[in-house]
Amino acid sequence: PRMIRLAAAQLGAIHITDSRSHVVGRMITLLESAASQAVQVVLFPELAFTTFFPRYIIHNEQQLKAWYEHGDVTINADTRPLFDKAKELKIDISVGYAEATEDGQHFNTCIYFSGREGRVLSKYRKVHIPGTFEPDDDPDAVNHLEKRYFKPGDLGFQAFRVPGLEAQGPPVERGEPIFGMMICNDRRWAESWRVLGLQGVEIVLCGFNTPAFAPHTRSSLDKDPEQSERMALFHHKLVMQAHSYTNATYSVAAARSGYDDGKYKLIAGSCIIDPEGVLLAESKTLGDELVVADCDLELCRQGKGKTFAFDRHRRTEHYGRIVAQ
Ligand code: CDT
Repeated sequence: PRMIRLAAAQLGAIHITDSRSHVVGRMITLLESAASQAVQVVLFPELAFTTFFPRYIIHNEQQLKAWYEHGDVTINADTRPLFDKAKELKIDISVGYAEATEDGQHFNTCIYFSGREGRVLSKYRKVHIPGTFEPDDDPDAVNHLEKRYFKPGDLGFQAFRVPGLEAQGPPVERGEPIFGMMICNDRRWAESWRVLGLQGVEIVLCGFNTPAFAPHTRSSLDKDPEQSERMALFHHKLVMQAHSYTNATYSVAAARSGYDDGKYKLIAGSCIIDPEGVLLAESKTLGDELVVADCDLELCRQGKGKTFAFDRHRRTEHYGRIVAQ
């Protein structure tokens, strides 16, 4: 076996008034709990440091600017304590945040930070940006304005090895695990997974913020919110499980969940899935919670070598339409 212990660190409600320092304090509590359970890698959600601000229409430049992380998120005053703690505990973390680049571009980003090495090993910028640019005409609608606030990522889906994070096992079977990252809406697209799958990915990390009610309908009041939430959770697990299976990879999904501002509900459903598509562990609450699973990376071998041996079975001559403009 090549054993590795992974965790999804679910973050419950974060209100519009909650400071980054407050949220980082909660994240550190989860990180300490993970370390006490000998977890090696902890995944935090998409846009983890603040509430899910794309639900608000923000016209004021200065106010908008304050939602993004400027400069190096690992050393900025408010967020640095999380990375310092990861270093102290020698634990790896992946975390999502709103990135403002020096030249004024905005991305929905996540990084993989090695606590043992004290540095960022990989960065990913969300490719599939959902929602709309303009707010809904209906003043009661819950907006999802990601297209207004983020450009599509420009880094692609790059799998990466994590040096020093050797899976535990007999020497002959050791090896640095191959990771890939995606963010929320990306998980619904087979292409995101396949591009990582083609690089031999063994662990896909995906933080998310998924509204429990369809965001651009009035839904919550005059339709059936419970059914809407059930379907949102069903689709979330459907895509995580199906795409893990068809790419023979483990996957970890970490939710920002709960009732933000006491009224905007995000689903939970943080989970860890194996390469056969089986759900190994799942969150039980809407709040801050650690979901832990022991994963044997050897299990990826079956699918990668047989049913999904891409080099032997794929028929790319028929796939042209997938990338045609
Ligand atoms: N954050 C994010 O990408 N959420 C989307 C909701 C899209 S609805 C406009 C998701 O796919 O869960």
